[in-house]
Amino acid sequence: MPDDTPLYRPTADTQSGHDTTDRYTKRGVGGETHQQAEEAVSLTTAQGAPISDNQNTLRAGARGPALMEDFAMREKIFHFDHERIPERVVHARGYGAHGYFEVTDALAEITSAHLFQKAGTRVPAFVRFSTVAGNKGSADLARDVRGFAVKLYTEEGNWDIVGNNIPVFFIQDPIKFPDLIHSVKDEPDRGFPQAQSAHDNFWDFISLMPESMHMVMWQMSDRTIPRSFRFMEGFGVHSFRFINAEGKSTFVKFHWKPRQGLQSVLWDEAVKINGADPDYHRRDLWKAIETGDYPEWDLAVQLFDDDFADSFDFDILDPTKIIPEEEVPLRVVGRLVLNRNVDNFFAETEQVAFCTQNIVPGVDFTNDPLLQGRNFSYLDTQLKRLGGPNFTHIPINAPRCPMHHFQQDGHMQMHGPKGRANYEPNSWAKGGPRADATRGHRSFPEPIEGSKRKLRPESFADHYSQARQFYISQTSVEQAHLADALVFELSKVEAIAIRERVVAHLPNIDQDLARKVADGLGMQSMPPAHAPAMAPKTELPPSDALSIIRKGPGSFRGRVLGVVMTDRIEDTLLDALIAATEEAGGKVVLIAPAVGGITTIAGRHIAAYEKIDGAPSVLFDAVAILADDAGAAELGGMHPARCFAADALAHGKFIALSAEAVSLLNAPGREPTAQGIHILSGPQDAPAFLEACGALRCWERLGG
Ligand code: HDE
Repeated sequence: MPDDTPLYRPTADTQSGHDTTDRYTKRGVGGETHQQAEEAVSLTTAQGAPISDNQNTLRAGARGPALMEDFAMREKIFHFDHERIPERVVHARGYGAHGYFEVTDALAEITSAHLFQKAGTRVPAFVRFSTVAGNKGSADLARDVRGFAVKLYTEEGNWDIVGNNIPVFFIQDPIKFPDLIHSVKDEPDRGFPQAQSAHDNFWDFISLMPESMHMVMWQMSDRTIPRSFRFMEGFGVHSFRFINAEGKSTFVKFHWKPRQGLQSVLWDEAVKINGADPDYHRRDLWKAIETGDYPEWDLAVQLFDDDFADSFDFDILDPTKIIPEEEVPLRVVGRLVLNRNVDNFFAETEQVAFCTQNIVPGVDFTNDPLLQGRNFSYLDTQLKRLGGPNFTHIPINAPRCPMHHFQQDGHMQMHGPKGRANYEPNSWAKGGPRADATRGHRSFPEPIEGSKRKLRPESFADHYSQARQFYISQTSVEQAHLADALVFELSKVEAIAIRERVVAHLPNIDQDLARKVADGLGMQSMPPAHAPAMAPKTELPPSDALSIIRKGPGSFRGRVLGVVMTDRIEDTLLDALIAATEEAGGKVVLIAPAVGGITTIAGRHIAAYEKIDGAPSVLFDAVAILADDAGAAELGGMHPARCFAADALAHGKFIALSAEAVSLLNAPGREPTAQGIHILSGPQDAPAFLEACGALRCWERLGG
């Protein structure tokens, strides 16, 4: 029977030639429009069959049922249904980028690693930064340790340095890792809080694990609220070994030092950034790379021998301890440059599989128990997450050097080995690869003896001395932040006994810290100090290397100035600010009451990057407000503009104001004459303002 229902065929407007330029590149912040017009190609199924209609499912009659024989629809939805893979159980939220690692100082006498034989050797690198506790969709500014995982594609295989931005860890034995992670993640009965340690379960566990106290000091410091991935250090944490051509072993610890300098945000900023831009860190890295401002890190090593290991106050196998830079100096041996964003987040950042046991000849493990546990865990987790043993066939995980082995089959096999030999030894003429005693990886033949027991060595028993050393190495501002963070976190803990148990550890670290936290919590009396397993050493000297503020960059390079502008502003003033910022190596983000922009006094139209509501001052390293009297009055009538100014002031930001904009700070509690505020009388004042911005924050205004 003819079907005479009138037909309406919705068609997509995808090929109509609209020029949809990228919001970011459109604004000329840099880079080229990367969505170049592509030659039109036919849409096909994954099997390659051309598709005639991508808007309508095959139907029996115009208003009849959908037909399952529509293989194009079926395949499309089948694939969609299976788009998600299990997220990482820890470090689920991350962001990656490509680059290279270049050796700047050869280490041929220390390691036979091919990479380090001569200065100038370059290998491709992929780095993934992450938070630990939050799920994949959590916000970037959670107070959390950051993962700093580096994959080096060397000529002798992939070498992964799977580190963090903190040089120590919470626990000494891998058997406690599931407990630690369960405790910090959302509580199982209620499913919250997510991506934060400020809850009972975490602090309950911590209060019962004195070995975590050193890490807790780092965790409560500003290290866990970094301004950007670009401004963080990275650490391999464990002691590793380098082995040279003669088989001699040297212990090594790895440090990544950002050439951009260190920087963190304030807690109040972190909370607000999470609302204003939950993708703040990933956007920052993406933008920096997209605009050619490539972040760089030096790789520095601490090298030491058995004599040092034996004489060190602590056990070099204990991952809750550092070796102070003052005791074993850092030797810079290479630099890491990130210069290419991923083409596809899932294919690269999500599917990248770091494994601590990915090492190369010339590098070896130590008996750090945590490292040994990790060597089991990472391979195991990839099987679950990536679905089979062939995850090394995924391009981001594949080595860039030749590889030959007899592994075969399995889910998603991508290699098609040829020939008959799939075992070794064999006697076939083309018998395939053989072990290579000269080039192959050799473990350091460390003599092992002892009885098989479950124990924790005595040399791991000092839990407080380095926690104290960390605390006393901080500036007074940083110490105050650390105490505030503890008070904040413990104020979210409901069980008073847990609060008290945590505070009871603090006198073993520092009496003053203990008192501040107890007072901050409004405790009636100080709980008795926890009895330490080993008396803490109080004589460890402070180390400047442990403070962020003491390692500030002293320059505005790589930082961002947020400039609020209104109609009728002076062209010369705006131009001078932009020029001075660029001269200092920074970037400007223009903000206006409407995103369309403003018209200057000379009649020039200037587009804004942001509407003021979407660009609070917490997103910027320093700010400027340019307005005439009418513009200042307009801003004064806008709540987001008033908050912009008040927050910039409260957060110790360097602020530049046109003379008329001063009125925006004229309110009770706001002091336009305070330190760090520059009233620009003309374009000539811009360079001095940018010079001052190099200090990043006016600590004096914050009482520091
Ligand atoms: Fe991890 N860790 N970890 N970890 N870790 C994972 O591996 C684990 C530890 C670190 O961007 C998992 O692929 C155990 C210390 C980073 O993909 C998992 C123990 C340090 C990343 C795992 C530790 C780290 C991970 C989850 C204690 C700093 C993210 C997904 C014995 C030196 C890598 C995955 C990326 C990821 C296990 C302790 C750093 C489950 C069992 C210490 C940066 O395998």
